[in-house]
Amino acid sequence: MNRRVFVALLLGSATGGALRLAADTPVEIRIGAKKFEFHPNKVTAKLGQPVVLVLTSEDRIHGFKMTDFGLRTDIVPGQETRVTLTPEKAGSFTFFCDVFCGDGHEDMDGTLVVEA
Ligand SMILES: [Cu+2]
Repeated sequence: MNRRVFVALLLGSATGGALRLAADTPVEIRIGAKKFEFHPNKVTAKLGQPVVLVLTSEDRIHGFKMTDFGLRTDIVPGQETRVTLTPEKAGSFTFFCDVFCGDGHEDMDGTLVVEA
């Protein structure tokens, strides 16, 4: 192998690795919860791009449930709850609070938009 080809191969694998790393590095999306809303209540992710949802609560225990991705967790005040997912389908998916938190609890929901 001549030297020029060798260097080109090295460069090729280095940039390929960096691109792969960027695609696999989870994107952090922070979502706050309080009576009776998530904020933001609409977040966006890319198809196949790993996402870490960082969930916090400002007042009391809330729930976070996203049926389409089989996810649910409590959101406890004073701590960050991290949920990882990799969207394998595009579309709009609803998440909602599943811990009764008072009048208005039924309206506590939001949307994850997965762009193709
Ligand atoms: Cu609730």
